[in-house]
Amino acid sequence: MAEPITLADIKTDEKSWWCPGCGDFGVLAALQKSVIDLQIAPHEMVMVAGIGCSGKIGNYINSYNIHVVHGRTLPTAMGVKLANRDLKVLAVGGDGDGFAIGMGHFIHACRRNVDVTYLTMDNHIYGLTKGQNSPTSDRGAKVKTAPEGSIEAPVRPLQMALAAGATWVGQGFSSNQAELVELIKSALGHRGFSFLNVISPCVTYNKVNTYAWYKEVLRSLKDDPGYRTDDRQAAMARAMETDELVTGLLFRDDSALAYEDQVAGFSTQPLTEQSLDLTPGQWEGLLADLR
Ligand SMILES: Cc1ncc(C[n+]2csc(CCOP(=O)(O)OP(=O)(O)O)c2C)c(N)n1
Ligand code: SF4
Ligand SMILES: [Mg+2]
Repeated sequence: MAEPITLADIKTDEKSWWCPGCGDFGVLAALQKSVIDLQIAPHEMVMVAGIGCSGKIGNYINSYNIHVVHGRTLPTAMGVKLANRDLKVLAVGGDGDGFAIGMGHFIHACRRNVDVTYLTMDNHIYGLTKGQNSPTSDRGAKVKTAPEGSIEAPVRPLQMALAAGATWVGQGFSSNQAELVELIKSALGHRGFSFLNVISPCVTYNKVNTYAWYKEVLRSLKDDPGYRTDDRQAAMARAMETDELVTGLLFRDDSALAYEDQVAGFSTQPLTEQSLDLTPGQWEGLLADLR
């Protein structure tokens, strides 16, 4: 029997780059615990990380890791999954990466339902580039690029995911480890696209959305035992009523087929296991089609 996966197997020697107190440490700890609990070996998982402080997380987990161009985690992650559906594929990035430059990919990933988990580390700011407002910055937030306060209405990621058809939607808080681990494990176990937005405070550039502030305003769905996770409209209503200041699993639909389950030729073996060799006749046929 194989040795159990432990922390020693999944952590790396890479020195942490994050500021002391950054919420991203909590996300890393919860992700490590989840991977150990689920016994996912390093060679079974691919992390696709975006550019941002958040994207550094890929360097601290021992798995396959691709650090991609800003905003392009999802197309890359979906490509990896379609090439080898035996891999656990996790896309990770910041609110800027996912909901500004990457927004188009986000919407389409939600409706396509490829079996990929998308974990965003949402600090309502661009951390890496030193404190510009992001799509999730609150109206009125005073930041470098909006010294008088942001005048834009924020993007609401949970509502966007629900409206676009995502089959698993939840939100965690980096300092609520027990709930976050449960959410990550549930998202990784969902067959289809799972979207987990994790509130992960930036202690250096965001002086409004602090740990103390979130602890005051966030409410967990755990405190509402009557809440049902199988009703998309109720999930949307809850996200809207609470201005998304809610944590827990809002919605899941396990009946929808994943994208890769519907592609002819994918059902028998992962593409990486299939022979892609063409016979001379097939090759000539393809060329003839193009002439
Ligand atoms: C194509 C492209 N545009 C812009 C940038 C500059 N850039 C790097 S990270 C970033 C935003 C980071 O914010 P976020 O995604 O929220 O991550 P955080 O650092 O807050 O974790 C930007 C605009 C870039 N690297 N590439
Ligand atoms: S700048 Fe903010 S998001 Fe980046 S590492 Fe520091 S605290 Fe974290
Ligand atoms: Mg950010």
